[in-house]
Amino acid sequence: MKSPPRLVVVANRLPASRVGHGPGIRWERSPGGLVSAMSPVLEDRGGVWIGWDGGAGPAPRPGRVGGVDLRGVGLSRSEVEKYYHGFCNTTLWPLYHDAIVNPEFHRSWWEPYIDVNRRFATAAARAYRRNNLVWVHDYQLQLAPRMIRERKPNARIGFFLHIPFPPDELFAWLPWRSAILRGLLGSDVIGFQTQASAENFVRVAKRYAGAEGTERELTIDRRTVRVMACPISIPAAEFEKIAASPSVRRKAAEIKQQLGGRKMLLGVDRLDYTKGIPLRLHAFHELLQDRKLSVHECVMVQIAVPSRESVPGYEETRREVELTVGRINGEFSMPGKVAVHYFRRSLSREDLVAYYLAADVMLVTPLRDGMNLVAKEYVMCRDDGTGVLVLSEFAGAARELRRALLVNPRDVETLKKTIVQAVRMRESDQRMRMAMLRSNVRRHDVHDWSRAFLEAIDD
Ligand code: GDG
Repeated sequence: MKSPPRLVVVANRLPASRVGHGPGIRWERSPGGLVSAMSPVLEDRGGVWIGWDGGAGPAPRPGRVGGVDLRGVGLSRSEVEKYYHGFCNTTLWPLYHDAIVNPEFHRSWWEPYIDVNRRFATAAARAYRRNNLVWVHDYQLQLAPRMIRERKPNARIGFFLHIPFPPDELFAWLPWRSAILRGLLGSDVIGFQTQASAENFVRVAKRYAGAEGTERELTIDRRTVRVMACPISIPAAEFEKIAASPSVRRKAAEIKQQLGGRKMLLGVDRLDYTKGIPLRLHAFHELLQDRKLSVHECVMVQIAVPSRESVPGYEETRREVELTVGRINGEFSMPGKVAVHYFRRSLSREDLVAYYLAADVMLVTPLRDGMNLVAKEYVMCRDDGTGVLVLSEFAGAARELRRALLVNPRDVETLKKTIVQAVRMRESDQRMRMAMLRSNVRRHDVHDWSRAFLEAIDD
């Protein structure tokens, strides 16, 4: 049998970081969604991963981890500022998330975005061998597909966007919209988390880049580009396995006991303004004030992983979250009964799963989210069939997880009612819903996602 083509993965970050010093320096696989999604396919097909190591300075020396060759791309201090903090996270990230905070447009950030994309494309072309598949990831590298195509005209290139693709009304703001679209259209296949994002893209590709065609297939420069919705998922079996492990179950029981056996409402997010953490806290605060819930019965736990702290909007969100947690606790905590536990740090995956197991209600209330893997992970860990997922309509995951309690997070009154409904839900209803949710995730896990996408490029 013919072996499947080798992969060239191009993503902003490398899947590993360097640990140790001097001659003892080595690469260690990083935790994280994209890494666990891509590792099995890479181990199976072999391949190379092109990415940045997160620091300022020259590219690190090539390395190898878990059967994957690592090729680092170096960024200067000024490129970290202008390309990464600037264009990626202060222009594109807010613009693509409904402009929840105002996107900034600085002409001095555009050239660095081009330069860095070109460096990734050059590295990809150098690693490329005949018949390889090239898979470019996410908003940081939207120019790379076309730049790779210029260097390797016959390469098969796929691009996947992990965040939403905005509607025309917002995308049109971007002074460099045509260049971005032409960059993306260098791909053979462009994948989005949802059908809505795919449709948004097709509309603007026709309007601003001269592409023609249908919702599924565009033509440009006499090439065809396939556009598809291909929702990402999680390694379902891996989460089930961690959730079943005796040490994790012990830890979950310990957490429950430490919280005094109260019903636990859980939030797990990067500390990002897109995730709707303050609104969720305000809703809980008002429920305590209205005496619809009490600290004798309920406790909220918010795990907030620090993120992009030097980018505008993040510090404000952190301040608002911390102020609100302080207010709620000042008003309602009792000895031995804290109202809100707030952890601003990242936990090990095992500890994270223990919290999923201990949580009676999972609150996933982003204002906008490409997919949201936390929602899927919670569901997959609930192997006893109980637990309630409250899920924002504006997360990509809401398209699949129809049996969650879906809510508009800006509608605080309905959010409050939904939280009460979740806390009071009968066990039979929980089980009925959870069974459907679990089968949604199991039927479409991360391996199905990567297979579907690679098959489309391979086609
Ligand atoms: C982007 C898109 C899309 C969280 N806290 C801890 C921890 N996590 C892990 C979760 C989950 C991941 O981080 C977060 O993934 P999300 O999907 O929820 O959100 P983003 O980081 O914004 O991801 C998103 C995703 O890309 C994939 O395409 O779904 O829409 O915004 O896996 O488990 N992991 C550990 N400790 C923590 O404290 N170990």
